[in-house]
Amino acid sequence: MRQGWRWFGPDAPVTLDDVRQTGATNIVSALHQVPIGRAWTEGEVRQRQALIETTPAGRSPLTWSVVESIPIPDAVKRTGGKAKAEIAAWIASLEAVAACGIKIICYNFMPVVDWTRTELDFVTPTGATAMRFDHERFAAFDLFVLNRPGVENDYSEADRARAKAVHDSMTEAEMAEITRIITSALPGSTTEPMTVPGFREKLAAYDCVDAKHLRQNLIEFLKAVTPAAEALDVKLTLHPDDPPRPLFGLPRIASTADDYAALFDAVPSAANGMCFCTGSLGVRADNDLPGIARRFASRIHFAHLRATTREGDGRSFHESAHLDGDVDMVAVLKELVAEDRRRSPQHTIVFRSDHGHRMLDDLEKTVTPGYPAIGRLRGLAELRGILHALDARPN
Ligand code: CS2
Ligand code: MN
Repeated sequence: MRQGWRWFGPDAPVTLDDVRQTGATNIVSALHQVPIGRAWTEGEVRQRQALIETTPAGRSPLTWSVVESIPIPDAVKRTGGKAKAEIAAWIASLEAVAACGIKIICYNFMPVVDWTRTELDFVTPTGATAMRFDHERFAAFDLFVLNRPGVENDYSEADRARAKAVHDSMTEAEMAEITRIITSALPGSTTEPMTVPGFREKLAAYDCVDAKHLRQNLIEFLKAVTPAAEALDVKLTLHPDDPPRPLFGLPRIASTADDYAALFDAVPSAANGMCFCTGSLGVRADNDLPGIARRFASRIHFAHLRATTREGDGRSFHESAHLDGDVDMVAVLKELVAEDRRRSPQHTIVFRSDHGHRMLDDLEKTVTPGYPAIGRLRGLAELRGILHALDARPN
């Protein structure tokens, strides 16, 4: 397996030399500066690739091996194959990336909001901070700030009462911070930042899009793009929903094994693959992660390895240290290593240490939210240790 590291570009706090020092050899990156829906040009991709793959004297080489992500425009999520211009632009980006020799592309199909949390610096017992999803505070935002049409139908009377009590106990500044975090489009998101009125407008555009429609739209998208991916020997890898359940009354259709099975049955192309994110899928107690890894092994080309801890209410969760949460990371890695041994060298799985606690010097430094250097480094080192113990030294 190949050790990846998500790099947010030359302006990010983590430099390429920092990445070299983590032991990672493969870069995961994207042209985050290109507006969603505009085709990437080969020249733009080569420019970023040159930054990554031009090795200074005396340094070890890095390879840009995964694009995470090429965003899927809203029109495709809402109307599927009818969004012909948007799909054509997406294929053009795919071709530009493939022309540069990059063969793994990550994307996700979460409508309106991408990965979602309610707090970014929840203080853990060690003093390190973690990202957290507090269901009651989320409900307070949904019911009393966003207050979308029909929101009360999504919560039981008891839930509504608890959310009201939480809302009344919060300061204006606390609610403003949750609103900022939820509407801001966290780093790497493939949806746009929103105002609360803009959020309501976007939600209204999905009034007629239920899970069945959203899944059909994804299938139509995949049927349109997999022929190009196959011809270019590119693997498309769908990142799961985070959290893996509907939010704000919006459907989410990449949350369970059955969701992925439905997509692979509908579009059996070998280019139709999976980004296996243990932290996203692991939020659901009914997701058997080693079982999912085993069942879809041949379609896993990219893995995000991290863990979350589910809290008592069954809905809230927080990011845990990579080996301390609700993910049996050894069992998961055994499945991935077994698959990787069946692969040719150029098709081995790229994995990255996803998220990570904010700790040590990072507590005093500016970090990319959710992507601190030291917490991810600790996770990568622990994952590497498991791979060595499995006699599967990563490269
Ligand atoms: C992360 C995200 O939520 C996660 O597990 O990996 O940053 C994910 O990569 C984003 O959803 C990308 O759009
Ligand atoms: Mn992930």
